[in-house]
Amino acid sequence: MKLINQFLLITFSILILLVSCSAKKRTTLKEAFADKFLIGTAMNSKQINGLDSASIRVIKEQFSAIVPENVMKSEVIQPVEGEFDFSLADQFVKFGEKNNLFITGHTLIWHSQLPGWFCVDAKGNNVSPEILKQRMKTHIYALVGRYKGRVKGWDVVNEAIEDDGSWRKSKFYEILGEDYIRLAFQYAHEADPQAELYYNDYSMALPGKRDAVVKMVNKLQQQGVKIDGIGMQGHMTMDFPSVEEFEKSIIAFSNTGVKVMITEMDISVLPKPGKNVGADVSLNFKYDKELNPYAGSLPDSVATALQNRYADFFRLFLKYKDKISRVTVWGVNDAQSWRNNWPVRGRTDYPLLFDRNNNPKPIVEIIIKEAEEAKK
Ligand code: 9MR
Repeated sequence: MKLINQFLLITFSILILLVSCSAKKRTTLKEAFADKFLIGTAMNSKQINGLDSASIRVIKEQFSAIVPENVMKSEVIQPVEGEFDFSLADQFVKFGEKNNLFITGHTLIWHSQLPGWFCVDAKGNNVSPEILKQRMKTHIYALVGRYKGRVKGWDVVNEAIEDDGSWRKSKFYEILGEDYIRLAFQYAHEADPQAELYYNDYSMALPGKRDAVVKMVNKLQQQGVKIDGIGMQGHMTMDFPSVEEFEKSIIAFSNTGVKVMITEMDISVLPKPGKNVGADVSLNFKYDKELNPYAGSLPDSVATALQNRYADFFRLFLKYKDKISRVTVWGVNDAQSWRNNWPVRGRTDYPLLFDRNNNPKPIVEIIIKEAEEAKK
């Protein structure tokens, strides 16, 4: 009798435990979007080297894809010609594999965070087209080749087009003309024929940029270049871009036949100094208290407006889930976002899905619901 009682007690306790565990377990972002698109985040160095355990937990729980915020950029990988540093990049890729995450590499050819030596000779003069081609090839082969079959997609060229649709007059453009783009894709494809290759840019909802990107992608395709996706970075403010213009770009990009992805999403609630939009990293305005109105906390009205804006965009992404392969936010929590320092240093912004304590904001629950309700 005693034995039966004990048995019943144990069974009952296990049942209670199971019920309470299942009641507590909330659906995560990656579960909700599993049959829609990948949901990713950028990882910074402290996450990659394991120092920031709180936000690492969020990454493992919530996201299905990762991209390195900085550690695969050329100034980190090859600070001096021929001297490569893959230490953090190796850790990043290992983390992705261990946690079964889709790994994107960022970025192969970009005018910014480019080491000083890359496009010039010892005297500081532009190198010849032949030398620059060789340097691009060496860099791309080394980086893409090292992670062949492990990094599944690469941002091959970043930000080659200005907001008005003209070519950005970077050193690459100055020396090689627009052909540097074709060459970058060609070298990346040679280094890992299976990897997906993307063009990635900001302010992609602007009509001038939209048209120029479509034209460029069409031309690359005519030239037989393998290009698999267009990344719309998605650095937004409360009034730019409009959902309508963003939608036009999703459609236009998808009509070229490649995948569309939102690659660096964040929404700033702070006032804009000047008329700038997008993410031109060279912009820098002087700090002024008036430009930092929410240093203590975010008023409820602004938090609600931000939440609505995030919800509007996620509704749009879900509408085009057949064309969109990934939505990545540019960082885990608000404290870590680059937006606290751009285009004015030292502000307090609230652009991401998790707050400064790594707690999900109410928007997380809302977009999970939207995803669950969206037709499969
Ligand atoms: O978030 C990145 C920040 O930590 C760096 O200081 C900055 C330097 O250029 O680059 C940021 O990431 C950029 C990304 O690589 C490309 N698109 C724009 C992003 C925001 O500037």
